[in-house]
Amino acid sequence: MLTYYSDDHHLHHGKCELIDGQLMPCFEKPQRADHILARVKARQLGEVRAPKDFGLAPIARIHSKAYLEFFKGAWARWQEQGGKGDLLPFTWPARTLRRMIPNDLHGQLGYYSFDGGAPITAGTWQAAYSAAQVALSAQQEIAHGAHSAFALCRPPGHHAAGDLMGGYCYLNNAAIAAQAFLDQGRKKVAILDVDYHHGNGTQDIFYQRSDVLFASIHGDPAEEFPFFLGYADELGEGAGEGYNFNYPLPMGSAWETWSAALEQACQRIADYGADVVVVSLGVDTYMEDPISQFKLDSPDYLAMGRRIAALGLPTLFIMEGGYAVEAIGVNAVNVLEGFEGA
Ligand code: SP5
Ligand code: ZN
Repeated sequence: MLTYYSDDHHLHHGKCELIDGQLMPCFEKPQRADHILARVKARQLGEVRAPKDFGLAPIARIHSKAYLEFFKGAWARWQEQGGKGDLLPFTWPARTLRRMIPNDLHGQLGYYSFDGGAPITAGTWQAAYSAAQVALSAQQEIAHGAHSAFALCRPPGHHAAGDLMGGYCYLNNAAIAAQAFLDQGRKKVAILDVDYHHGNGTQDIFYQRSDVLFASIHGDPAEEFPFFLGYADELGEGAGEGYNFNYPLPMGSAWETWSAALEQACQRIADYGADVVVVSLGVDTYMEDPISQFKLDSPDYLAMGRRIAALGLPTLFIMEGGYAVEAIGVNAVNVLEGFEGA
């Protein structure tokens, strides 16, 4: 399987995030992608290629022009103000407040985000832009006939909505790739989100559409981030009704429980008659993950890949979360090797 990867991800390295009341070093750090790349090479998964540049147009199919302009220009504005640390929001238009777009940089940052987990640093735009190009390059590989491809994206994307960053995510790589398939003539795309956290951004982007089916297996949002989306009764709306499926699972779930949900999600995807599958591949379901509460073990990822392969569909893997850095390479590449029948 071909891997697409860009060194530009190193340009994004946030300093800290608020965890359990303490400012901690960001869990979403460059070594994550470095370890995955090392494992791809060690296992000789296939060639590793740098992305092509498809420009902004395919990104703008998912994200609003205003959001992209804000994100692209935010760091320069912060520098003009003499800003020192990372750009982090601290006020959001929650209930009782108006959804204004204020003039102030931090006001706008609050408007375009839903949590304080997505710092903007000097290189964040370039890193996120290149991650989207990585996703689009792997997508093109499949459009040209490959059965599978791996987009080693960093930063991740599945929490980002059309005009909202958060949860370590800025541009929704999986959504951008799914839309590219449709724009190139595919009719039905299924997105299978196996990250530990609900893919609230992806769900929101396609919630009223039937050309993308979204199925997500994740920690029950009643107990886990992102808390405010990802419940089982969210089935889609309007034309999208019946094309959204959430499988929230209890804290502590291990492979037996998790794989039963995967079975159901795969059944939905098969019934849908998808032309292609995009997998939002987070491996923060791992038992040693420092911020997550599932109990999958490394060999389980091989089984995960095998079950996805049994769908018999062209499959684009897009890297999302996973914070147990030492094991992230083994776990992510195990899914790919399981898929390939290794
Ligand atoms: C892409 C992705 O996986 N994003 C995840 C963002 C999660 N941010 C909230 C983390 C909350 C962690 N709480 C951990 C408590 C450990 N004691
Ligand atoms: Zn996650």
